[in-house]
Amino acid sequence: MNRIDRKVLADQLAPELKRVERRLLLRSGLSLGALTMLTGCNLSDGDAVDRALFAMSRFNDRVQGWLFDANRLAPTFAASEITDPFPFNAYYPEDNTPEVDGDTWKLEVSGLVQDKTPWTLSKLRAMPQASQITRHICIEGWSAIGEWSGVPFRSFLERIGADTRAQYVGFKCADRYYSSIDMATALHPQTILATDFRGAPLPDKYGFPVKLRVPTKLGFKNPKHITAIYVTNDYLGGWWEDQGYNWFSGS
Ligand SMILES: Nc1nc2c(c(=O)[nH]1)N[C@H]1C(S)=C(S)[C@@H](COP(=O)(O)O)O[C@H]1N2
Ligand SMILES: [Mo]
Repeated sequence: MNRIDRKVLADQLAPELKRVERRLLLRSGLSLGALTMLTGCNLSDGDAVDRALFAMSRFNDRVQGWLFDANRLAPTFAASEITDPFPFNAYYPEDNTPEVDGDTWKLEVSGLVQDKTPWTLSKLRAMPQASQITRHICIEGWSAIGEWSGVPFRSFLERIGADTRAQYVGFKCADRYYSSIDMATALHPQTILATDFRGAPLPDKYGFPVKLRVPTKLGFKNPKHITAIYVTNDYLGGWWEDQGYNWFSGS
């Protein structure tokens, strides 16, 4: 296609592209740019034709399926595919990682739950455990495969007598981070309260003593160094969510 043809086509496609982009944003909060990044396609030059063709040919069949189905399982991987070293990310540099004392650490539980007794690390470790090798996708443009183990979050919520009809579960962290997720995601079989990374206690930088591992969400919806969990019907937002990142942010 020469440049003129592309320009004509771009003009013709513009309304459709706007419609697709708008639907994408409404449903996932991802811009088409973010989506192309997540799917490994580089359309960042902003070429309207490429973007429109991508949107129409790929959006409907492939991407939409895994991006928006809340019950769908995130892909799992073999141990040989684990990214080593696994990247660190936070809103601060790695030297500022909070150092939490695992012996005195307590996990507070509040809101719409029957049993508000704080949890210790050993009590969490005594619960039935699950493991997963999944891909973590950060909206900043990288992804990596890691292995996390811990308590399936659904069993934790059942154990504390959480009202699973409530809309949200919120998290406070040992740094100033906070986040919240929808109840359907909290109950998803792959959402775990992870205490281990690659078969050993979570290293400090990856969220010691506990992080929420949510492979169906973008990385920023995986709070590390959790200190408090609450079940609520009030919208809670989150660190990045309150700075304009979409709250749902499925991956
Ligand atoms: N407490 C806390 N949790 C956090 C963050 C943070 O800054 N503080 N950053 C989030 C973001 S944006 C990402 S990509 C992942 C990075 O996790 P990792 O260091 O294990 O790769 O943690 C998420 N959870
Ligand atoms: Mo991230």
